[in-house]
Amino acid sequence: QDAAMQRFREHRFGQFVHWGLYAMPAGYWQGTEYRFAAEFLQKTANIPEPEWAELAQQFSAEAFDADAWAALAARSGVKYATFTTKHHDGFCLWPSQYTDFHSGNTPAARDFIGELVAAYQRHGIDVYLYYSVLDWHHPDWRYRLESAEDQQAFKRYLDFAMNQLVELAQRYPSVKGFWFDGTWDESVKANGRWTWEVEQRLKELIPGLIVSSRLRADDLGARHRDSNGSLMGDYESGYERRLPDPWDRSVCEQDWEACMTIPQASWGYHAGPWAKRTRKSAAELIDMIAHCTSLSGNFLLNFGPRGDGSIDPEDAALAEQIGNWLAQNG
Ligand code: FUL
Repeated sequence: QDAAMQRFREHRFGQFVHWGLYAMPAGYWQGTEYRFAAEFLQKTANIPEPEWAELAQQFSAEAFDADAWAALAARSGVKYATFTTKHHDGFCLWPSQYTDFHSGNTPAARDFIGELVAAYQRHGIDVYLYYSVLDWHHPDWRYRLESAEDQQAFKRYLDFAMNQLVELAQRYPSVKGFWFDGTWDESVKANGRWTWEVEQRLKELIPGLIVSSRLRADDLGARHRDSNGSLMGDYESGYERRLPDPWDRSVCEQDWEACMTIPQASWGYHAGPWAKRTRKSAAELIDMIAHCTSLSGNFLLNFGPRGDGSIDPEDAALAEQIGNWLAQNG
């Protein structure tokens, strides 16, 4: 584990990728722009789940090229990348045997995670997988457990999620870590032991694997401890606009990572003028990399590729600018 953490510590700069069905409507529904995270559109535009799920039938991703993403990532100077395998809408970017709601059942009919893992590793970039425990698609998922029926349903859901996580670890055993999301609901907290079991199970399957402490998140960016007081996960993970205070050196005593989006608060691709207006510049982002590095942390910069699988030219230009700067000064 020490060697794995040492490797993580030396990365310093990584690429986060949020990609899924939400990249197609890109923040718009029936002509209205929703100025909020594009990956939340199903909720912000009040779209009935079955209608949302139909988007899978349009997912052809004809411009998707894993090698082009990986080559750009390498030029931007990242040493690791974290891909959304399943976000809150429950859509899976790999052909999972535990649900039909996956990329194998789309016009694209591809295993995007498999292609990305292979391409990024060919370019010398370590791969991590993001998994949302929150799931708006699965019938057994619950925010709260208000009845015995809810408890049984949620137990079935947790078995499903465990199966999917084991499936990911078995299909992609070369990944270096897992990053968890959507673990803040009461239903997950009431089943706290499950998160502990997930961590143990994944680490048995992939020796040297590391796991973000967000597996046990109940408050974003806070420290999470199990009932014995020991820290869950191998590293802390921070949030957009919550870079550590430069005067608080105590953060240097732990391994941590801060993640950030290019437009304000949208992780999935948002095509609207709002997203353009709130974009951070290359200079601001380089400043953040330097800030995190000076406090011994990693900086995970998010890219939201477009619905057809291509990368927005403005994002691509930004990646090149950062890469050029790092090549000269990094
Ligand atoms: C949050 C999610 O709700 C966002 O959509 C995004 O994935 C961010 C990195 O984590 O918890």
